Amino acid sequence: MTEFQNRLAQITAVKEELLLRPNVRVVPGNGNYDRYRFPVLTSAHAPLIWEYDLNPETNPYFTKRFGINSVFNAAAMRFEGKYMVVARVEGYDRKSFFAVAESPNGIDNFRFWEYPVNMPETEVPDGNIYDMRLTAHEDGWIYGLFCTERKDPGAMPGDESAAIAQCGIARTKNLKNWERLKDLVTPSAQQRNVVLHPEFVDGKYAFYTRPQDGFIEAGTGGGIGLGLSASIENAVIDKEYIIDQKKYHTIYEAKNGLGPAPVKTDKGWLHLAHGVRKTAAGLRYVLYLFMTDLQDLTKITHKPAGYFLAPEDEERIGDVPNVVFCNGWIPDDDGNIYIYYASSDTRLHVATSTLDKLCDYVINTPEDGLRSATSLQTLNALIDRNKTYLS
Ligand code: M1P
Repeated sequence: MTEFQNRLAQITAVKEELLLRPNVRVVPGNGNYDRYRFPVLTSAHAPLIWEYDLNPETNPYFTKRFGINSVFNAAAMRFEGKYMVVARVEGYDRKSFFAVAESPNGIDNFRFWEYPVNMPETEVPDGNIYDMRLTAHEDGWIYGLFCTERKDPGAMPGDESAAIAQCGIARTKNLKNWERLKDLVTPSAQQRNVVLHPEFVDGKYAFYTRPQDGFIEAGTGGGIGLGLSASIENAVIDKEYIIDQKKYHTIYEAKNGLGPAPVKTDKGWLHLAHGVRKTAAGLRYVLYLFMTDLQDLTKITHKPAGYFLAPEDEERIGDVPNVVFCNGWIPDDDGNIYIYYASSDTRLHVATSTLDKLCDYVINTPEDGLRSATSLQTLNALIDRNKTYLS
């Protein structure tokens, strides 16, 4: 056996074992959701035909010719009976692209499609594209909104990191063929984490936005905004209304951004978002939930204090440590919901829950009083009530 044949056989066997590995629910969980022992997608899930040159003549040592660094921040939807994610895949070259992976049950056996998404460009080429949010809109299209990042043309000479982030828009009927529309125009210099609401609002397309002053810093901008556009082909938002502001000494004091498109429940629109705070060790990203009014999308009706899900154990380690980020979830018809969250910009996980549990959490968890004394009041009141249950 040649080195090529030997390595091909070994690597194929290891990968097949990984792709077929059953996932295991971690018990007892926290009551709100269940985590799983293994990530659902990692760089090791990349198909052989993406990374290796399979020609023994040109690749005698069977080495990688196009390395995949990480698989994370994925959009998600149920499509043709399968659980689909559109993951952000980042190569060794630092460029991201989108790739669809499907699973029969939503918790394991995810497999990438043969080809990544061939995302068309606008007349201004994208430098990097990432973090898609899928919305099955009532107009009949499936939209993918994502961040398109380009080098800042106004950068000072020698500054090779200044960039401008904006919202790219594409649509599809089958997740295979994508039509690229014009980038979203907003009053803000930079945008990330833009999400399309699934229903028309006053006959218009409604976008959740995240205006920011700089590429990293939300600055005086920031918060989760809402804006309307009459057109999706030439989407223009004249005014953004901030519905969820960043706030001093909270888990979202530095910035926040909406995750997937909200889910409609009989109690309100259920939202999942990420909040970012500063620490001595850098930024910390956690996930939180809130609910808005069914009629008035700008009105938050419920917002628990603190985080819903924060990085734990291995999740804290990766290319950008101490980060969980979510831009995809799948509510099933039976009330179950699959939450696809990424850890530390490196790998993708699933957490499962039910819409009933999430609504219970969001409605019955106390709000943030914004001071130590108010948190203590909340805790003492709970202890007082609980004492009546102790015999
Ligand atoms: O590195 C953490 C995250 O940082 C950005 O998110 P935000 O714009 O909210 O700060 C994005 O680059 C995201 O992809 C990344 O996971």
